[in-house]
Parts: sequence; structure tokens; C-alpha cells
Amino acid sequence: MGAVYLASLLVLLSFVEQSFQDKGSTPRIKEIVIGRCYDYQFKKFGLNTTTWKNCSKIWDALHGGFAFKNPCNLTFADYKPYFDEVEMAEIHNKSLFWSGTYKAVHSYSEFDVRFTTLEDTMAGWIVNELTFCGNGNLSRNTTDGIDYDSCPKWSRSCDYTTPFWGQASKKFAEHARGIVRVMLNGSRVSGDGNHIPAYKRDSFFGKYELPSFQVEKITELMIIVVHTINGTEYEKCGKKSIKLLRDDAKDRGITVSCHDDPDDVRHILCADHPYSRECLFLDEAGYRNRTIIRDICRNPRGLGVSVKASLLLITAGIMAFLFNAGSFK
Ligand code: NFD
Repeated sequence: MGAVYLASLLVLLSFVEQSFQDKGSTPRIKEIVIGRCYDYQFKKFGLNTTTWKNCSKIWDALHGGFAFKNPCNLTFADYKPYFDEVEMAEIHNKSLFWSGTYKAVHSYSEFDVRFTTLEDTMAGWIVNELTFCGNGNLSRNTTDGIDYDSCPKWSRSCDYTTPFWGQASKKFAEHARGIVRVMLNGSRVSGDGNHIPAYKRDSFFGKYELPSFQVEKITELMIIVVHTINGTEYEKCGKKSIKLLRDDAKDRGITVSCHDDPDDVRHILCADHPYSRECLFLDEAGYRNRTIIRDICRNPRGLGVSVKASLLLITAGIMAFLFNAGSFK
């Protein structure tokens, strides 16, 4: 009898543990969404409000997708009105995908300046980092149908974020054209320090983005592998899961190139670690493995030439001015 009681208790505890997490929907989500929606359009399209979309309509479409519903029963169809309302344009040679590199990728893209991530599109920008779920038991008379107390913890039987983010990922990939980039983490570790593959077929990138590329409209998949500064390099181009990605992309007929810690990415990541070996561009033996900085700073002959050229130009300018001033008298 005791054993049966204990077993039931364990099942109940695991159910509670699986079904709920502490965090509920983001407070004031309606105001945040409408504010972000107008702010995005103001930044993108300027003051010409005639081109702006109606953000209350966008909120209604998003809210209608999950409010008053059991979050575990959502499907892609629930959020279709939101994606129809927001729309998405084709992205030529600028789309940037990522897996396990959230912080690095957004420093690199710089809100659409260099590259465009899903979070830089209107569909992703509006809700990025917000939590939202509904609850089928909430009253239609006294509540807005949003559960602010708790949203389900992820489990295979209740994956309430995929109907939104899986669909956003799919749409984003469908709109990529020309060169597409993906930034992967060659030093990826879990919370308890164990190595995680840089590319996983069951990640959003592997499951919804790679399979949704319009292959005939993609000229190249550029894989960018970054490594944690001062961290362990578990994976590099052509090895382990990065080789698997190359093979998966090639099987789809996509041309692939791969780059380990390219300089432009390294310069950005190094802003936070200026004195580490990688950021001083020193190799394992302590030798500088690049010459750009030394060439500019330590070339007195080059500097002398440019100073002389500037002096000559200034002198010529003064003489021309004096000559003109004289001829106008
Ligand atoms: P990641 P990824 N269940 O770093 N995207 O390839 C739940 F609930 O491993 C953007 O999977 O890379 N959450 C966003 C999960 C979200 C699960 C999703 C899971 N099984 C996808 N797996 C976004 N902006 O929030 C992962 N997550 C969560 C697009 C996890 O919390 C982007 O265009 C992590 O914060 C990008 O190219 C986030 O999803 C690619 O898919 C990303 O996990 C990144 O998805």
C-alpha cells in the first residue's frame, strides 16, 4: 500500500514539475507589443505613418492565437493570422541564422545594419524575449485570457513555444535569398558544463530553417563557427556536427562554405575581452598572427610620406587662395 502511495506521489510530482514553470506571461504584454510594433515602424519607415501597419490589429491577431486556450494544444494554425498581418519581405544576402549564439549573433547583426536575424524582422522583433501563454479555464468576462501566473515548462507533450517560433523560423527561412549565413557555437556547453553539438537536427535551425530554404533562390550557405574567448574549441569547420550540417545542406543541393572565427566577428566579440590572447591576435606560441595593426602603426616611412603629402596639399591650397584674392582686387 505504502509503495503504491509513494509511486502515485512521484507520478504526481513529476507531472507538476513537467507542467508548470514559475514564469508566467510577461506583464503588460499588450502595451509592450503595441509599443514595439509602432517603434519598429518609426525606426524603419520614418514619419510617413501612411505606410505603417495598425498595431492594435497585430496585437489582436497575436492575442487571438493563444488567449483563453490550453497552451499544450496550440498548432501553427493558431498564429497564422499574426504572421499574415505582420508579413515578411524577401531578405537578399543579409539573412543571418543562429544556434547557440544568441548574444554574439545580435552584436554582429546590429539590428539590420550588417545582417538581418529573425529578431530584426517585425514578426520576431515585436515578441522577442517575451513569454506568452493562455489558459482555457480563464473567464471571458473578467480576464484577458492570458496566464500571468505560470506557463508550461517545456516537455515533448507540451511544447507551447514551437507553434509560434517554429512558424516564425520557417517563414524567415522561406524569405531568405542569395547568400545566407548561420552562426554556430563551436564551444557550446550545457548548464552543467557538458559539450553540446554546434548543429542539431532537432534545433529550430535544423528542424524549421534549413528544410525551409528555397534552394533554387539560395546561392550559398555560409557557416560561421565562433568559439568562446578563453573557452574550449570542441568543434571546427569540417568536423563533427558541423560536417553533418555541411552534408545535410549539400543533400538539399545548397553550396556550403565554412569559416572559423572570421576576423570581423572576432573584432566584435573582442570588445569585451581586449587583452585575451585571441583578441591580441596572438597564436599559441605568443606570436602575432596578423600584421594589420603593426603595419599601420609602425611604418614611419609610410607615415612620413602621408605627412609630406598633406603639407604639400595645404601649401598648394594657401597659394591658390592668395592668388585668387590678388586677382579679385
Ligand atoms: P538554440 P535554435 N523548446 O540556441 N529562433 O537553432 C523550447 F521551449 O538552441 C529564434 O533552436 O537555437 N525552447 C527564437 C527551445 C526562438 C527549444 C526559436 C525547445 N525544444 C527559434 N529549443 C527566439 N528569438 O527566441 C530551443 N529553444 C529556445 C530561430 C531556447 O530557449 C532563429 O531564427 C533558445 O533561447 C535562429 O536561427 C532558443 O529557442 C534559430 O531559430 C534558440 O535555441 C535558433 O533556434
